Amino acid sequence: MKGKIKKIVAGTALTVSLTIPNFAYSTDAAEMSNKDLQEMKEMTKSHFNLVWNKDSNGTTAPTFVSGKLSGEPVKGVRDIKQYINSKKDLYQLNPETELSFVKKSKDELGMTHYEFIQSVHGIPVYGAKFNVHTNNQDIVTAVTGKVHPSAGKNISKKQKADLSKKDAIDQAWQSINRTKEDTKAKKADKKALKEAGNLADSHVKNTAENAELVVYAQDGLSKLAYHVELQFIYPEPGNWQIFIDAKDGSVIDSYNAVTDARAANGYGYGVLGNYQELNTYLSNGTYYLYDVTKPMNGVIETFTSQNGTSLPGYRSSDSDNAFTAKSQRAAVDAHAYADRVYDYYYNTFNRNSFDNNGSSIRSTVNYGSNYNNAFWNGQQMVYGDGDGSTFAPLSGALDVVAHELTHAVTEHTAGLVYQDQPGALNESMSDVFAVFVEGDNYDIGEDVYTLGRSGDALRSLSDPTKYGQPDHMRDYVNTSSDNGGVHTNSGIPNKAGYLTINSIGAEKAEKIYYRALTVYMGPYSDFSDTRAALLQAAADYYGHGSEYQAVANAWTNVGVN
Ligand code: L5Q
Ligand code: ZN
Ligand code: CA
Repeated sequence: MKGKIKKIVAGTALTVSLTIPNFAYSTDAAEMSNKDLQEMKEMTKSHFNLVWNKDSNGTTAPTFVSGKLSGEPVKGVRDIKQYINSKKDLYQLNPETELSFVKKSKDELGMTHYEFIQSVHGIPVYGAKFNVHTNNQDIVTAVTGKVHPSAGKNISKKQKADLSKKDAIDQAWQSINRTKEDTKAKKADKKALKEAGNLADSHVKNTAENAELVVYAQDGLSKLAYHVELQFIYPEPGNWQIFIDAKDGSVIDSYNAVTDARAANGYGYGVLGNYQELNTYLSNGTYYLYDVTKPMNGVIETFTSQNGTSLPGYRSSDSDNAFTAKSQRAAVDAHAYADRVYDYYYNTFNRNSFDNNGSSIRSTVNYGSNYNNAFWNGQQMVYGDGDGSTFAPLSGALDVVAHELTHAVTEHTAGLVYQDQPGALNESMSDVFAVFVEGDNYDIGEDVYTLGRSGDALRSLSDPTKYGQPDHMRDYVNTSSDNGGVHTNSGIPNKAGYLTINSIGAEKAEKIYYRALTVYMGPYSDFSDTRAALLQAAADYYGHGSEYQAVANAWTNVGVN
């Protein structure tokens, strides 16, 4: 709700050699007939500049007047007020009741600058500064600032705020869906941030909240309001400027005024020393792994866990946008690969994030201690650092990141329960889409699994038996561990996935799989249901030809009919 301001520029500053003024001012009749203006034009002849502001309620006032504006020297606040009073037609202010003096200063050119603020019954009109400038001979040479002549029209002298300051602050917090407590970094996070050099002392300061009673006069309004400021750095930088109606507590205007905040292009090195371009965000001199470039409702954001226990942890950040420290590698890959997987779903299926509603994709790295795993916890992705021999930090593999984010897609589509056959299918969908995303191999986790040994992986779709998984129903494992062997029996649908891709190619296969997952499968789909769902999806796209037959053959091959 920014002010809708119409600017009318009247007159131009002319060069000294010109003596005939050239006024190209607005043709608004009221402005033309302004007596003070005519006088001033006469007086200043060559150098005259005038800018009008028109409020959306139709009132106009000058926002910039310059030239030789007073005939006589004007010295001190009293003289200035008298001068303004003598040009009431133009300035439309009663200096005695509507201008509060703030300060005056003299500069190196000998000019004096008088600063006032417009007020209504002593209450400041927010942002309505009014400045009078005199030259070294005390002649008024400029009057600047945006006042609102009608600001007091609805506000009587007796009118009081119905809300207290505290009420206004409470309303403001509520309006941004936070509490003051939310914005206090956990003690451990603060310590870690400081140690990592990623948090200036000023950032650790407690949240600031403040409220001042003002007259809100933007957008043609004239309302008694509290100007509330909520400032904090955690969990994201905030400098909220919120105007709360002092009568009914409603929000008149609200915006986050964190300065110097913008999307940036950073880079860094991943787990394997790989170069990664990064979509980052600059706020108050610090760069964050925070990607605002996607057409999402949210963002892609990456955190680092403190002590391996906190979630989400603190925002991964860097002072110069070069995320090149060894300690940053896991976060660099988690961030860059989350972007890649988001892009895959968006570009391939027009799916906007895991919920197809553009929700934020959040990742935390450095989770646990020597933790050889990664997971989706229903809210975000979480990556261990591995123990250094079985696993390197798990975000270092694109297919692992794709696997985890696909769990989120599955949760929001088919909703496969994480047990028994539906659970094995949940796992398999994550592996199959990991293969689609990576595009050049049928292994899972090979980039971060046993760095000391090459040629191996966590799982293989082309040969699940390599890593102890069944590839046929005859070897289905009935167990109560691992939620009914979800990471074991996924080998069976994984092999069917491999056979399908190998037969018809990844482009057709991914369309069929996505349609089955999002249209034909449900929470309790088992292997047979999934075969049927894939066949239906194949028929929808390609009829009952070779693609359909390839899907049928793949599942027959693993013993599912
Ligand atoms: C697994 C996710 C990944 N974890 N396999 C137990 O067996 C267990 C967990 C996993 F990131 F490592 F791939 O797939
Ligand atoms: Zn999984
Ligand atoms: Ca792979």
